[in-house]
Amino acid sequence: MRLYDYPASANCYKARLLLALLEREYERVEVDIFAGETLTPAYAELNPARETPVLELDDGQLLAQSNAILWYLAEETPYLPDDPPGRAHVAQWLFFEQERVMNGIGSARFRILTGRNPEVVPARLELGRSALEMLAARLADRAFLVGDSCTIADLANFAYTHVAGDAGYDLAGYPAVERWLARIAALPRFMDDLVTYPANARAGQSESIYDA
Ligand SMILES: N[C@@H](CCC(=O)N[C@@H](CS)C(=O)NCC(=O)O)C(=O)O
Repeated sequence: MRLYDYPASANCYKARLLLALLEREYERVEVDIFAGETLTPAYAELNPARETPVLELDDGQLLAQSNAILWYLAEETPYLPDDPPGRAHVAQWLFFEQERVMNGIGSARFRILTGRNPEVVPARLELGRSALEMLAARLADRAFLVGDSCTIADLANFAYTHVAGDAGYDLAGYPAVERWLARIAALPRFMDDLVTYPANARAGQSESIYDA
């Protein structure tokens, strides 16, 4: 397996985290998205959306979308339930993550840290706040988002939520979310190798799909 990966992307970190938890071996191919490396014809063959992560399976099949990659890797492991309602609930929280956590917290954080599109930040922060409130409500009386143990629903939502402080959110105001983050960070083989955005991610200094 080969993971086309950007070290500062929490979408990519989701895949790296699950691979580590499952002790799966893979080849990591770092893609410098702000140096134009997703803009090449060769990268479009891997993913026409020109995004990371992409997982290339041993038989050459390509999988894009971080949460689809999580789903594939989690099949037949404790990170994905095998009962239909459980699987549907996991899907529910994966869509929630893309809709509110990534587009809210992740997007606001990216723009605050790189100085891009400051005009969209307030609306993204508001969306992220709604995500934190919904996560807090769900986690008020349960340890994990679905069922009794950690699933990919938790890992996907963890990725941008655990760095929400970078966007100015005070997680102390969401104690159930803080406890859940700590629970995930205490899993055996947990690791956090998410790096901060490099200098070339800043507005005006890069060549990427965000600069088109
Ligand atoms: N919905 C996609 C979003 C992926 C995404 O936005 N990837 C960003 C990094 S976080 C990217 O690769 N951007 C490419 C570029 O800017 O050239 C997923 O979950 O995988």
